[in-house]
Amino acid sequence: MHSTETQAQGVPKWWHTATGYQIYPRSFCDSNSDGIGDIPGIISKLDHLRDLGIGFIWLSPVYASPMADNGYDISDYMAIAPEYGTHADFDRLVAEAKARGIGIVMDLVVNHSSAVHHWFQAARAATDDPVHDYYVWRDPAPDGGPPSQQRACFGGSAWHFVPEIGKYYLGFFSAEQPDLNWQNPHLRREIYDMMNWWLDKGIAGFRMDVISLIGKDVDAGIFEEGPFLHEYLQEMHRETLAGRDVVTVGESWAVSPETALLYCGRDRQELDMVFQFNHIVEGWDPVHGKWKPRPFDLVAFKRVLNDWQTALADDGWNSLFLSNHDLPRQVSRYGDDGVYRVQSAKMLATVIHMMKGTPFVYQGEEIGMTNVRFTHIDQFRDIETLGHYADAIADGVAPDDFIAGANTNGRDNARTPMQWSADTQAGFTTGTPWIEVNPNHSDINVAADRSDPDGLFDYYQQLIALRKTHAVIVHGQYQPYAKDDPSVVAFTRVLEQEKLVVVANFTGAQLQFHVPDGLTCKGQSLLSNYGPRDALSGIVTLEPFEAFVIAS
Ligand code: TEU
Ligand code: CA
Repeated sequence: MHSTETQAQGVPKWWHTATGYQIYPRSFCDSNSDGIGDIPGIISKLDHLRDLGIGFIWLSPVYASPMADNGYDISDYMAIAPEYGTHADFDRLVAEAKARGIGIVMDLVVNHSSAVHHWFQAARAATDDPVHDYYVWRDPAPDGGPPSQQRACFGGSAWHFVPEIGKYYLGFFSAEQPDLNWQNPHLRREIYDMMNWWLDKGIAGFRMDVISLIGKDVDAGIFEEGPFLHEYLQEMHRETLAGRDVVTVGESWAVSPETALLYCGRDRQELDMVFQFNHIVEGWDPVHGKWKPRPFDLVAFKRVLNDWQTALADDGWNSLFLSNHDLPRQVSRYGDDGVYRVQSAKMLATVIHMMKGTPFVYQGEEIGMTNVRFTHIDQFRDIETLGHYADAIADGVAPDDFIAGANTNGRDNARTPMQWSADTQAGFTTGTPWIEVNPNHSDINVAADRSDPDGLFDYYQQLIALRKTHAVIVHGQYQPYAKDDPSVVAFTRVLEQEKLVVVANFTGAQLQFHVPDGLTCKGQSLLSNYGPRDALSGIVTLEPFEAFVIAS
């Protein structure tokens, strides 16, 4: 079975066994006391990542940018933001990371540029400039208003008026992020040349920001997974990626188990994996979205994850994560950031890392960093939070209610500075940080966690190491159990004679678990967050947030 499965999923790739680690540069480590994380700061912490055992860093954008969206608004695709460093610093990062067995995966943000990119400056100045067509322009509606009622992701209309030329441009995220017109072949050529330039520097691949938007058909009102998407991704592959041993991870909020293989199926020549959010969005309110999360529903959550494991069982590849720079801290959202913080964080990590796919650890997750509790809107920095706050207040929402939602699910939770130590400003900076550090850094920090043998870092190290030594974690067939159990996640992974049994109590209560037939086993404990377990049968008592893996 091993050989057919490997064959089905193509040649074994380095990124099948590697674990990714996402760095949000602004918040990782500040080397020069300006309160902003930077590339020399990242270099100074590479040993921490080597010790963790990761195979690549997904580096959120470090390009030149006015930072309206912290770098997801690029003004020069071939320049490094001065506050983050220089090209020499970047080259040193690639080399120093490589010396530790770590690749650098760059963030490719090409659905839109910054409004201060020189292309856009020229495009908005004259309709007869060839570069004008690099962006999406439409005439006003007959009443002079915007061409459609489309809202921007970060609040307000998605259409922005330029009086000098009498046209509206599309900024699907915000006015500061004008959408690039992928239908223009010269624009596509410029993007491919730019990608090749970075690839030739020896980077390990690209994470592609909102890539499912590039095939949009604006006049038909189709933004996600539009009619040109796969044609462009195939062209991009031909022009940049073909023949290179790199990894590509496509972010998509729209991809479903039904469409995933169109991006990453073995016959497609597009991307290696999709980074999808079905399991995240499942927990949002159907009307109010992320600002009003639904009570956590484990059965629905498992159904989504199981569907993805099944859909990509023999072809394509999953990315596995609960956190990133746009999401709340996972221990606060899905675990318990109080008394069971460490146990529940280990439990969540066990479930994610034992599934089939490439796991991603978001900075600070490896020490169980939590959400923040801001009390005033002035403490928030995120363009999305501030834009939606303005919309909410205009709709009559009470500020405190909005802030409660933002503290629960807002993006700044993930963006407070990395907590390195109990020192002032958590050892992130000796200056004033651009966003406040979480006051709990006195207890939750790298120095404290790493000196604790029962800490989270040690546990993540084990999870990441196991993936390298146990082919069953990488390639084994996934079989879910206890699908309707509202408290427990249980599954097996099977590869030839090897079998892993994974069980996790997702609640803070002790409970009795009736072991389903397929999970009954006798073997050795591979990992656990309480005492070791080496057998399972009948009815077992699970401790609060207990998780374990048995090899049988
Ligand atoms: O995110 C895509 C995206 O759709 C998010 O804005 C998402 O809707 C939101 O975070 C949910 O709360 C990517 C980047 O990851 C994000 O940081 C950028 O702001 C966005 O694209 C625009 O580039
Ligand atoms: Ca700095």
